[in-house]
Amino acid sequence: MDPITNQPVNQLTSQLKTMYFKVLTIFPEMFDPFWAHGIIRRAIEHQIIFTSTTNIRDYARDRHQVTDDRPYGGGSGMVMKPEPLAGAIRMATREIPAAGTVLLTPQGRPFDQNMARELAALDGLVLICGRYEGVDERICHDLIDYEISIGDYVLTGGELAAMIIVDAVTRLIPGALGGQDAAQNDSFSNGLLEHAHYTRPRNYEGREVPEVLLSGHHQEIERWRLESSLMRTLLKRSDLLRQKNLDRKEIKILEKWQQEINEVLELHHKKEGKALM
Ligand code: 9D3
Repeated sequence: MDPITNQPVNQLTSQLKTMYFKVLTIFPEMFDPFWAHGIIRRAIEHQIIFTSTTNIRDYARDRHQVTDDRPYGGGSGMVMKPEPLAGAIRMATREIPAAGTVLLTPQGRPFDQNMARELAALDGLVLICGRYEGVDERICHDLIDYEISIGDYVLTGGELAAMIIVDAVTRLIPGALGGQDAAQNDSFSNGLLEHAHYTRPRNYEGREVPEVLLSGHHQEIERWRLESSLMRTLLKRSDLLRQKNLDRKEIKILEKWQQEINEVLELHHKKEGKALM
């Protein structure tokens, strides 16, 4: 029974965790299509996440609702004024006191899957999207819990970065992916890239689906998928492989490949030696 409603708890529909996302931006309309599609839309409909946008302009006190101004010291570009931003952040944290506040900025910590997991453990996020050349420095320290960058390239503002964070965090909330909770066994959760995927047709433009995947031998399929994962990570992202704590199975596979490479090289060197004689 639910202790508050005194109603029986439905195991299938009761939601253990909900997440609040509040986005502060001068372009709230950019988020309308984002909320309206796919997993994000479904998570909103199922009340797994609660989303809202606030126009920072609404917190500008002057008649023209100006949110930017010229930089002290001169130079090109504009700077986001501190007062409207601070007003919007204070209102947002009053509405969601448990929320962490995130400033999206090129100077922030690089976002990765570990940070997504860290943020998914919170009860809410207030995402602050900068525009122009940046925000007045005096905003940062007292009102901001996290400064996050999504990577080393230059965007025109923080809005797309905020969407990326909402997207990556939402799929980690239990129930957001719908039942199977694929978030637990996907790429990066085990430090490897995912194995190759195939669907019908069996022959596509002359290229066959690997036989083992049609065999129904679950153990062999698991083994093939692990080898596929390891090979893809080795070829495409050897940096990930270097960071990873390999288990015994994975080491066995790498040693098998090493052995095969050694045999090929030995043969090659023998042939080379003969050719020189
Ligand atoms: C020339 C100096 N620029 C710093 C690299 C100024 C500047 C450019 C673009 C300041 C802000 C922006 C807008 N970018 C973001 O707000 C942003 C961002 C990004 O550009 N890259 C990666 N992550 C992020 S998070 C927010």
